[in-house]
Amino acid sequence: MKIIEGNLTAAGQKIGIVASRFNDFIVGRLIEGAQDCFVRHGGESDNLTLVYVPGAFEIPLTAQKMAESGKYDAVVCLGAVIRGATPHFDMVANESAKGIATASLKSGVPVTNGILTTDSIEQAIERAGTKAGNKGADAMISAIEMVNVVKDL
Ligand code: INI
Repeated sequence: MKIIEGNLTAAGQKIGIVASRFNDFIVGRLIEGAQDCFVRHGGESDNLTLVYVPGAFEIPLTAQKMAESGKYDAVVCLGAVIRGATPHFDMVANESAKGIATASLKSGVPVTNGILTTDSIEQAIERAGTKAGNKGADAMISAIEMVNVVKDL
């Protein structure tokens, strides 16, 4: 059986990051986690480009434009939608997730989802570099792996 699987080496990769300003206290930690992950897997910080947008709802369009630009091997989306503070939680959470999937499929470029959707600020903090890891780092490692998988398909 022939098996194709991507390694976790980021050397030479160019990655775009789209991050929302909304809930910046949380999203800032996701950005740090993503950057740290990229560098620890052999990437160069200069090969990262960070674009800020107002909120998670604006992430898909930006991610799609970056993915279609031909400048990036992958795009990592970072944000935090917190139910407690968000009357239209479901709309923002669903539209951003759907839009990210569409951006990836339309562009043919890996676009990974590092948008936290939690019931409370406490749960968001847990997933932004404390006891439940860092979803920014998770989204970056998925992007690194997908770039290497797609190269071999
Ligand atoms: N955007 C977020 O990224 N997280 C949230 O929790 C949130 N809340 O609470 O509403 C949020 N709203 C803004 C939204 O993403 C858009 O920026 C806004 O609706 C303008 O289009």
